[in-house]
Amino acid sequence: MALNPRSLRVYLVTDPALCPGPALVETVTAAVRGGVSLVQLRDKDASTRDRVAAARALKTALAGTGVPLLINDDLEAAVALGVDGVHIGQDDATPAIARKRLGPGKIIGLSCETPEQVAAADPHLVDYLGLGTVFPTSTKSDHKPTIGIDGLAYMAGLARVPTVAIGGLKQTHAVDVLRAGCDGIAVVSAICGQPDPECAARNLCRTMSPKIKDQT
Ligand code: TZP
Ligand code: MG
Repeated sequence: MALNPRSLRVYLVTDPALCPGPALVETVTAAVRGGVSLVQLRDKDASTRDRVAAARALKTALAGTGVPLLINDDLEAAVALGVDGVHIGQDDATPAIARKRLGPGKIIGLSCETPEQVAAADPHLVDYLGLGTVFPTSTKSDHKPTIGIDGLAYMAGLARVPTVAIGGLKQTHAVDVLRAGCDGIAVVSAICGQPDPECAARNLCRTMSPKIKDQT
């Protein structure tokens, strides 16, 4: 498997409205200093050309850090740039197509909004599942009905691959996410657009430390 589950611990998903232009690389660089363990470039409305440029800049910024870079949805951009993998939704390219295109060494994450989707996720094709939306969030205006912490725990219990929780999550939810059985927490606005993204990331990482997990 290409993915070390520890990479899911504090997972930063970028947002073009919250970190526009140069703020993208600045925010990601600061967040990595603060300890984030995985980065996903998510910019659904960008042209392929702009997305590739942003991914290239992030790839350069992350070089040598050991922090993998994934691209949301855009399989061809991921292949062209040789990033670490993709994150796909239920309506995107299927995991089978993504795996065929990327090969065995790359990371494939899949969003799951229901227990049925979790049960259907093929552990031979997918490296991790993103479970949510946990709480309402204005970052993703078209999100599906929220699952709450109880729904998250139920879905994490069904998963056959590591999981990360997403949607409306802040530092205060970290322990609940770990107790629900997830390997990590994925956030956008808890880091992007914060006055001090490094500090926000560091605080989140402290709360998600393995010591805390041992106490759960
Ligand atoms: N998928 C489900 S909710 C969401 C995505 C990409 C956005 C999460 O953003 P935030 O700011 O961490 O609530
Ligand atoms: Mg998608």
